[in-house]
Amino acid sequence: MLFENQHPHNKAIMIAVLGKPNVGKSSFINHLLGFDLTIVSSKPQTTRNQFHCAFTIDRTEVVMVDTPGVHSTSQELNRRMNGQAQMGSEGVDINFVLVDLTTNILGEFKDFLKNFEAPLSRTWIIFTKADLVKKEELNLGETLVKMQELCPSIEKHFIISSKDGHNIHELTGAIQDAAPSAMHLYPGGDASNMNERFFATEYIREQAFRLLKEELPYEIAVVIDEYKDVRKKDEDAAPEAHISASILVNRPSQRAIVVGRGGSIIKEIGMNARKKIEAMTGGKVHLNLHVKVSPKWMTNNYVLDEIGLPRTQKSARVWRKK
Ligand SMILES: Nc1nc2c(ncn2[C@@H]2O[C@H](COP(=O)(O)OP(=O)(O)OP(=O)(O)O)[C@@H](O)[C@H]2O)c(=O)[nH]1
Ligand SMILES: [Mg+2]
Repeated sequence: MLFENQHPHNKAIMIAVLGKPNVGKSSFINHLLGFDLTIVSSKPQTTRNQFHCAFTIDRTEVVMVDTPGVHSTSQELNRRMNGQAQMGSEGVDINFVLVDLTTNILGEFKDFLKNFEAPLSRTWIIFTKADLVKKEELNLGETLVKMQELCPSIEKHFIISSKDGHNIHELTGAIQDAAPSAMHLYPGGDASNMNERFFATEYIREQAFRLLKEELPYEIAVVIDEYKDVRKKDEDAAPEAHISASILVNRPSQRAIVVGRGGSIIKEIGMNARKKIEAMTGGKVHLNLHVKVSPKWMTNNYVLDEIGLPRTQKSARVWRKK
């Protein structure tokens, strides 16, 4: 049994990490984890799925749920991403709403609330990117009062930086204090409820976000065609992973851009992603990438299901109307 033989003093807490796109949700989680599990880029809407990122501090297990940034949209892909954020906050102990200090704080918070349709129970506000603002210019008093009026379930706030670690210890201490006595969900030490196949697609997509410009990263999806662990003769050696994956693009003209001159771009995507997948698996990885044109994949139920974005109630309504 998964839950047998756990220490009687174990504590556990599940926290949804929510906010607008690009506020630093995934960076914050990676900072707490101490390694780059979830993907980060300077472009908004990098994260598309909700998933667990787990770590322990002493006897406390903290499960952070990374979520896509909540934004206003009329597109099916983005609607499903917003749906993932709402799903990510279901059943958690606390919601962390991250707000970027370098933006119009109140305006952005209102916009988040408008587009996040689920009720927000226990909420802590986490102001991010403190390294980018001057402390003497920070005057959050009035803003916090207004935020509290808009969202009465706010309990606490913290001002942090995932770049220089500002206030992270205070925050992790508060998380430990808030955690109830409970059994650990991942007593074997797993870091996520998602498997290596999922993270392989994420690490390929991360490179697409880094290397491709304008709308292209948003019109790309990655699907695994084959993922085989090949055992080596030396029993102690980590198995080699043989991975074939397709990068789906929306239009034929995009295929040439992703491949690049003489295959230069796809080669770079593959090389960088392979290194990250090898760091995850601890063994050698053979990564074979193809670029396929899949017109309008962003509205195709089969593709959206395959990349882990199930229909939301809203999409079902749109679908019936057709
Ligand atoms: N200077 C500074 N930059 C940060 C900090 N946290 C995140 N960033 C940067 O902000 C950008 C967005 O970070 P992400 O972690 O991808 O943001 P996100 O909220 O997960 O974004 P989505 O997944 O698109 O919703 C990246 O360029 C990060 O390097 C911080 O504390 N300080
Ligand atoms: Mg993210």
